[in-house]
Amino acid sequence: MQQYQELIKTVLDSGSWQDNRTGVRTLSVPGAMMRFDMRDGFPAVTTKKLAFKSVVGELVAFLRGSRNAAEFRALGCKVWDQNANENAQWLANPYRQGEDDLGPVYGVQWRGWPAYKLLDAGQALQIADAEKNGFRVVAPIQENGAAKVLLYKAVDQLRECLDTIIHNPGSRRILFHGWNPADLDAVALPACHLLYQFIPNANTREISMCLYVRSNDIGLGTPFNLAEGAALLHLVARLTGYTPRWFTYFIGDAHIYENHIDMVREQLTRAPHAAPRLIISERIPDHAKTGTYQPEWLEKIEPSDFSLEGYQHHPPLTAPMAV
Ligand code: FFO
Repeated sequence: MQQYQELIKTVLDSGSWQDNRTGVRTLSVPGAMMRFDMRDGFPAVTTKKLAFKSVVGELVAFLRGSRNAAEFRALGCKVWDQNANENAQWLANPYRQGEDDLGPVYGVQWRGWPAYKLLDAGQALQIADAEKNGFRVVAPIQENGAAKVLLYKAVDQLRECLDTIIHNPGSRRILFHGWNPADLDAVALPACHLLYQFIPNANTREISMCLYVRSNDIGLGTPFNLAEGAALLHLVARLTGYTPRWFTYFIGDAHIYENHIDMVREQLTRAPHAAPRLIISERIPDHAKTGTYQPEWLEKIEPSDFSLEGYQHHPPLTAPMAV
């Protein structure tokens, strides 16, 4: 994870102080990128201990479309508690559905992005086409005297990505998005890691993934989001019969919170260890071996299906999370 060390150095050396919603200022750099070859191992931070169980708990909660911090906790991930229950703005938000609610965050958008279409009632071919694609008519609407119909579909973006990897791997449109403008006012925190694109290569049978993160907390969030993205790439590869190859990670606002500076400076004094390997449980069918496509494993996967082999790391370090 030399690249993570370099990112810390870049921000410490060239960042500017910036104010933000949390009241804790950050040293920030606009724009950063890291690219990892999965053949070289799993991108787990080694200059402190990665909370791997928490990472895979979060991933599983996302895969199940969860919007509730209690469900994240039940899967071994406590990092959403403060966003759910300690941010004054969110506590006062009329969309918040009680204790532990996060609103329609990541998993809800990944597995059930609420999509609407407003079509002219007379456009029977369009309505039939939409219905063929999974939309259903929910209501007739009168708009400026014109008769329309409102159609709805919860889009399982992730499942559609897997289907496309299987059926049309040359597509350059295999992506899912977490940034739903219609829901920004109704979530505890708008998505940070928000655009995932898969790039399979049917010749080499390798699959790569690009991830765009609009805002990244380098001290706490980056190690988490990196490990989680890499675990997702491995899972998708397993279910579609590809070998994981490149994981490219783009950051918009790359920042270090002021109260994390000591932690990251300490990490710079530590020499990174060799990368571990990610093991995914044998019970998850390997499409490359079975030839059967079983995307329903996206919902059946458990945190215990992921483990790290040969994970050597320096002693744990932690710092407060800005809420
Ligand atoms: N809020 C802030 N300020 N920064 C973030 O990166 C994020 N997140 C989400 C949502 N809110 C955020 C939460 N992700 C930790 C790790 C990931 C988080 C939040 C906190 C954290 O404290 N990690 C500790 C201990 C983890 C544990 O024991 O479970 C650590 O890694 O040492 C971005 O995704």
